[in-house]
Amino acid sequence: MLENWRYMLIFRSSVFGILVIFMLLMMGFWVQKENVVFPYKNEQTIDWSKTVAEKSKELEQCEKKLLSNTAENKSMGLNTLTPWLAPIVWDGTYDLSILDKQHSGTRIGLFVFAVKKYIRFLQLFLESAERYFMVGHKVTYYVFTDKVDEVVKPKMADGRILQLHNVVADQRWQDVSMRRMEILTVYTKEYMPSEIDYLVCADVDMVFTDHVGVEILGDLVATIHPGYFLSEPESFTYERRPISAAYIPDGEGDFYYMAAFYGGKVDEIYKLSVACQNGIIEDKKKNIEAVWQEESHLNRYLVYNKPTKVLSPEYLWDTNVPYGDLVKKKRFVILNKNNQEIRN
Ligand code: 5GW
Ligand code: MN
Repeated sequence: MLENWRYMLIFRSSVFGILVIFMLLMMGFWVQKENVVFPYKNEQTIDWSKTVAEKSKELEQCEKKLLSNTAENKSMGLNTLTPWLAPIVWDGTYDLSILDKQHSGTRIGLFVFAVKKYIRFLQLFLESAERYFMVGHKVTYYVFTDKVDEVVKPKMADGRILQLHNVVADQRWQDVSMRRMEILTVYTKEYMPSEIDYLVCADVDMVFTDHVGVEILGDLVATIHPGYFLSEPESFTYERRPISAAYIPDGEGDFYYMAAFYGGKVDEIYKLSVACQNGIIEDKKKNIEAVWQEESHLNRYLVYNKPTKVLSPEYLWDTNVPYGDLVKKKRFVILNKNNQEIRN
């Protein structure tokens, strides 16, 4: 009797145990099933039609934009990457706080020429650079002029140095702007390697009007000419005469770069300036001069030595060229000058 009772107890508790396990399993299925079903049920109550319609409209507009880009120009000027995957710097394509941290301690040079009448541009150039160029970083200005005594020093922030250098004033204006290349070959070899990490070269007839910071730094950097950012390569004003060392054949070349703003690591600018200077000398021997002087040689160099970063026309704007509404920020603007007066 006692044995039987024991068996009953064991039997009942096993049945109960099995039942409990079975119920737990069922509950598991039920929970799982509910989880699968529940979100679907809920989603079905959302009306996506409005969102879908809005998205379609947006896509249609994007497509139109893309189509018009290819139909009207083969230009890459509005892209944010070159075909060799170098960034094209436009506002909003970078996070400055990350870049600023990466460049804490980076030493940057700004090379500028101001001879003869162009000395009048220097004060505004330097003052605007103090306000907008590489603010918070170590900057050395390399100013080359024929009138060192006339230079008005700007009020400068800590960590910023002004170097004034004497340079001869060439008679012919074509020689003045080409002389810059020669000076560059000397300084990027002899002095700058121990003083700075990156060098930026600029025209002086310009003014900084908005932030220009470490986002422009790279091994080899050039800026798209504001007059050609929507143009097809066929209409770029490259040197087209094969006799010139600046010659670029039809079908080659990516952008038309402006010589008023370019830069890079010091050794890269050394290589660039030597190549351009050699081209200028070769042409001189043949008694010719490239159509846009050193700008032509710069463009030739950059066709065969692709820049690692390209600056959008935000970094070289000319208020006289069209399509300014496509360039939201104008950071470095060409001053209107009386060419007749200033070049004589
Ligand atoms: C003078 C007459 C004609 C062309 C250039 C000069 C000139 C140029 C000059 O007398 N003094 C001088 O310092 N320059 C330097 O070369 C300036 O840094 C100037 O910004 C640069 C290029 O010359 P730009 O600005 O006249 O060339 P564009 O193509 O910007 O008009
Ligand atoms: Mn200029």
